[in-house]
Amino acid sequence: MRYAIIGAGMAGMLAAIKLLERGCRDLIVYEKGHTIGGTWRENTYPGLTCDVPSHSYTYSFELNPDWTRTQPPGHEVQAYFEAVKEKYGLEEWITFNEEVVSCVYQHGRWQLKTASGRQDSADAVIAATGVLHHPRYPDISGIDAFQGAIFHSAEWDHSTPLDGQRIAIIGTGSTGVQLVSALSTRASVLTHFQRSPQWIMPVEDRAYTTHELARFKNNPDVLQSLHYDEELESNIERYTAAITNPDSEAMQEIETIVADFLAMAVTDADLREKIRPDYRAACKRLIYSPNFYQAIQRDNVEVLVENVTRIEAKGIRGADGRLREFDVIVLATGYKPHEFMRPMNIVGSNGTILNNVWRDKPVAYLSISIPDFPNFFMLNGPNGPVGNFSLIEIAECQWAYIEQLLAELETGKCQEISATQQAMAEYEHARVEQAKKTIFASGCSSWYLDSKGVPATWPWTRRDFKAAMQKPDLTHFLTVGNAMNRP
Ligand code: NA7
Repeated sequence: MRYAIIGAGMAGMLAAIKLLERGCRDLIVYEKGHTIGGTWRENTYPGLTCDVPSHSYTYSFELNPDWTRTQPPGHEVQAYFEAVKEKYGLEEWITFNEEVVSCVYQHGRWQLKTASGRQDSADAVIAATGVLHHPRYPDISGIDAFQGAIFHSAEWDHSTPLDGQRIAIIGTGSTGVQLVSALSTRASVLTHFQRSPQWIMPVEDRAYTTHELARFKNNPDVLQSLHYDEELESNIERYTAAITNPDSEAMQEIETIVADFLAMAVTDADLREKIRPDYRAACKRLIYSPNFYQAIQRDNVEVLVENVTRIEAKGIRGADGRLREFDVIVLATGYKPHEFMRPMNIVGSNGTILNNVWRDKPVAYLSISIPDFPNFFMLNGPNGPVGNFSLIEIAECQWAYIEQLLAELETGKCQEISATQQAMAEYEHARVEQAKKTIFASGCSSWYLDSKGVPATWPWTRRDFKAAMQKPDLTHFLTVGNAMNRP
């Protein structure tokens, strides 16, 4: 079998490592960028931090004693993936600067084309193209007239000076919050435009001591126990129980923690009320920050709770009619999360066009397989588990499931495999019904919601997800042919 993996981010690297481990030597990874890392390659903004604890945000088979902090800084995450690439000799299998633009299933094989005109074919395709990689630019009038530096947080312009500058940050997602925390001490004036204020979860983010770092290096058991930290595990279970049942005690606990944090950390009553969200905690992805509240209470920081509607040559005209002048405007306005591997042209069996199947919204059976797209599997595909836990773990569970489908092909039990229409329809119906009951649907805007306002997420608990990934129910898959009869 020849495999093509699309994307050399965390999930594509995982797939490559696992295929090599299975003894596969006929594989290629196509990566549109110049190096590995995906979102961690793209994002380099000041203050970038993964909000999942360091030792959880690692492959289970490649623990990392070298994390310097409890929450990993972005550059360390990228360095970790670079080190993994070296260790597993992945460079040999990855073709960089090749963007796959078309993937068509013809005569029992996937025919691939890249932007540079290269053609290839494979028996199976693993799409590991990531979720948050299409920056969303806000539609603000006058945006092109601004004479200072203006860029999206995912396209940071490192030639722009920041120290002593007048900086505007638009957006209050994890990115905006991290940027405000990092730049408040560097800017002369920092204005944070919060269209929707956020609930903030306190978190410890500290450097490990040299003693701790030595223990991680010298004692694999310690490292292992940090990766499978029992307290963290039980917190994640509680968190997923909370988001799937908004009336639960676990949810009330989250609401109490964030409300207490706001009450305690923001001393100015006017500011406190101004930034108190009017929706429930965890409706939007929870934001973890040790120092955001501190940052917004600095004398040089102003918070404006409003939508930005007008940018002019010298700055932003606020809702109060006043023009605030800036040297730098950062658009921390998020991503278009529902694109997945698009705009790639993907055509399955019988000429089925993915763009048509996904016209309303992206769907996939268990986030992994799409009917009529045989031998095409996704890691971190549509409607998968999202929340404040490690997507590496999610991808590893998905891989364990996909591997069992690949085994059906590799052992010749069939030539084609993809979810049945019926399994897809029943799964999606149950998923949507349950998703409407989660906290994500409790009344807020967020990137978790699809175009109809339904959470595009795995709506059950993490434990349920792990159980579902244990073993494919092959009655939910359409298998065609016997590979022994391959022409
Ligand atoms: P998010 O979480 O999608 O946040 C985007 C923010 O930008 C959010 O606060 C939006 O407000 C705001 N936004 C978007 N357009 C505008 C305009 N026109 N004016 C003012 N504010 C605007 O993106 P992030 O990059 O922070 O985080 C994405 C994920 O990356 C994060 O969840 C982690 O998983 C990692 P809104 O809330 O829509 O009112």
